[in-house]
Order: sequence, then C-alpha cells, then structure tokens
Amino acid sequence: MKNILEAPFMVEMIRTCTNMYDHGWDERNGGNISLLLSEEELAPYLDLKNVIRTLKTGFEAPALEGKYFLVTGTGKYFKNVQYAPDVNLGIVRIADGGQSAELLWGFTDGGRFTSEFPAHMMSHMARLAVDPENRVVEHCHPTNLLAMTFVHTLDEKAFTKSLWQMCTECVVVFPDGVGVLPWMLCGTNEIGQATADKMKDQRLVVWAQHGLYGAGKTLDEAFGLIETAEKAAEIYMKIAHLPRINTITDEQMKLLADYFGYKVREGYLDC
Ligand code: 2HA
Ligand code: ZN
Repeated sequence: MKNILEAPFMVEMIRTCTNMYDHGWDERNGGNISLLLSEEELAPYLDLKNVIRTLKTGFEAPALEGKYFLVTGTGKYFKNVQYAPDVNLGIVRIADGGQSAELLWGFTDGGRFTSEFPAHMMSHMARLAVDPENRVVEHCHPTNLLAMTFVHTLDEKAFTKSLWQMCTECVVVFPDGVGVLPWMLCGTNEIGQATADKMKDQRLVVWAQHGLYGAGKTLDEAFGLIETAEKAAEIYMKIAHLPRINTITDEQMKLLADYFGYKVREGYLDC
C-alpha cells in the first residue's frame, strides 16, 4: 500500500485546512470540510474491506450510498490538521442508505466526523444532482461575511447584490448569487436540509451570525468562492458607513457576465 499521507487528495486537504486557519476563518474548532473521493483514488492507499468502526449519522442519504469522503473531525482544530492528520481527519464510506458511515482511516483518538455532517452530506446530494463533478463542501467563519450579517438585510437578492457591487469579479465568480439562512441551530438535520435546499441552485450559503458554506469541484474552487465573497464583504464593511459616490452598476455587471459567458441569476439585475 502507498503512504496515504502522500496522496494528492490528502496533501491538498491538509494545505486547505492550514490555509483556511491562516486566513482567520477557523478559530478553535470552527469550520469543517468534506471531500468526495473515488474508489480508484483510494484503492492504492487503503484496504477498503477493513472497516475500523461504524458510526451512526442520524439522517438518510440514499444517493450517497457507497460513496467515500475525507472529512474533518468534530471538535478538531484546523490549526492542528497539519501536525496530526490521522487524528483530525477521517475517511468514511456511507452505508445503510446514509444512516451510517464506515470509518476506513483516521479519527485515531476515537473521534468522529464533524457535527455538521448532515449539512455536508445533504449539500453534497444537492450539488451532485445538478453538477455530477461537485466534490467539495467547505464551511468556515469568515470574519467580514459574519460581520455583514449583523448590519445588512438578510434578503438574498439584496445581500448578493451588495457583494457583487464590491469587486468587479464577484458577479462572474458567483453569478448564481449567495443563499442566506437566518440564524438557526447548527449541527442539526434541519439546518442541513435548509442549506442543501439553497445549494440546489447556488454554491455559496451564508448562515447568519455564524459563517458560510461553499461547494465546488475542487478544494481550490470552493476555497476561491469563499475567498472572493469574503473579500467583497471586507470591502463592504470598510465602506458601509461612508457616503458611496461610485458603484458598479447593473449594466456593468451584465456587460461583465456577457463578456465572460456567465448567466446571472434571473431577476437579480435590473436591466
Ligand atoms: O465544527 O463550525 O458549525 C464547528 C463548526 C460548527
Ligand atoms: Zn460553524
């Protein structure tokens, strides 16, 4: 067997956790990531018949039966992933229609997957239904986006447009917009389902006064989405209290989307 710590997906996962921590988005045990892996990717590194433990999930996810995920652990710190990946990360295979997850590697201190596993798995199902290449769900607590949910209306169109107006590239990076959930109890199946419902037609979902979910084909793509939205929120928080003399107009955003070949969410641009 090859050394799993040298597998490209593992190296990238560790780098992403470290990078997100370094951005200040994952204080303490904040944030969680899940990465869908194929059997072919895993087979050189793991005996897939060797189930270490079986963990109950508390929800159903029939569409994910037999699928493999590399996922961060509950209570674990992103800061520490690079020093002890086998303690802070785990690889599971979804079984029993989603009601259990077979641990194949990691969580060596007896741990289990993130408390936000429902939101991750339900979001994977929602994204895979519209984009079979989606592989990543990332959750974190980006400072400025969180701040923005205290001072900006949570209306999705208004929230999205405020972000789009902050940097020229935003409308082409997330033309589907940003979903926004009101404050809800985290870790539950309810917030998981509500997040997944938003994920059906957009890849970013804000949890008011909590954080952000991003999805993508790669760790980089999901990270880049979060990074772009957070940059926009940072600019918003810098200027929200100042008179605004200039802006990016709806016409300019339409021009951008047309030029780069993106379809902007229906009804969001007034032109
Ligand atoms: O895992 O971020 O939402 C810690 C969290 C919960
Ligand atoms: Zn969180």
